[in-house]
Amino acid sequence: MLRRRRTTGMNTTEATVLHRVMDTAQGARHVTLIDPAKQHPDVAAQRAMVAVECGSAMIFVGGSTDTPDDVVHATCTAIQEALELRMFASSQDPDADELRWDVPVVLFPGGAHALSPAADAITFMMLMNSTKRTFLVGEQVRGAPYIERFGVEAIPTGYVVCAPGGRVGEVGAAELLQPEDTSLARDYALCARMYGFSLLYLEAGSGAQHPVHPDLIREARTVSDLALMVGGGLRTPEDIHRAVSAGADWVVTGTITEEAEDLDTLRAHLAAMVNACSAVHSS
Ligand code: 1GP
Repeated sequence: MLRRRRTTGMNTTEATVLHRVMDTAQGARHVTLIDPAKQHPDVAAQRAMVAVECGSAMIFVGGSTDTPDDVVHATCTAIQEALELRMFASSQDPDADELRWDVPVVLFPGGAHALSPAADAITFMMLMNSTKRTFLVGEQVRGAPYIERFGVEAIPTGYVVCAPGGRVGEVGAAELLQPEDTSLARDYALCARMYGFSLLYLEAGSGAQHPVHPDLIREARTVSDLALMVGGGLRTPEDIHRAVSAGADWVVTGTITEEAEDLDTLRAHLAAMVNACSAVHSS
């Protein structure tokens, strides 16, 4: 929770998470997405701690469309408590880096139902290529008063679903961007910036057979003052390398965390994925 940062005397400005999102100068960074519907909150917290150990710079909580609020809240709370414990333990060890555990927990909602006051921020998204009002603005209008009451920081986000699109493409009634729709990718990025969004998320769908085509990333990248996030179907370090080389500032993975047999397997896989981000930065 925000309390984690307050108790350690760190930055308490409301825009903390947004600043981190927009601070792209340090190279591409990795987000681990935890779907609260897929495991017990304690297991979610263990997985999130492994992700942070490996260098994930944010934890997203969300994904499934029908997860009740209490499950989302229990998962956010378990992750926040685990982060606080690790941070406290590090503060007692002169050789440890306490700030390593100062990682935001960010809601990645499927709608106005999947909210929690235990999160630090929310990707406040417009599904820009949806054909349904509910995903363009309807759920957002329903969710806004809760977000205000919770004091959760909103990250203004344009969300564009690309082929193959998966379940989010179907449920969200999206006109999927195809690999050849490169100028459209740029137009969406421009539109996102003109709306004042800070972040553009190009999504291929969770568990997608293949990730967002690099040409779409490259064209969206040509629009400045917009952090670019890419997710869906990123399974290998090579996938990450291609996305980051094309211009992604942030890469998101979820399925690989759910599919890992145990925490050691997860650690090995995630470390390779995170390292693939910095490999591009330093090459
Ligand atoms: C889904 O982009 C995210 O919204 C993550 O996708 O589960 O395929 O990693 P994966």
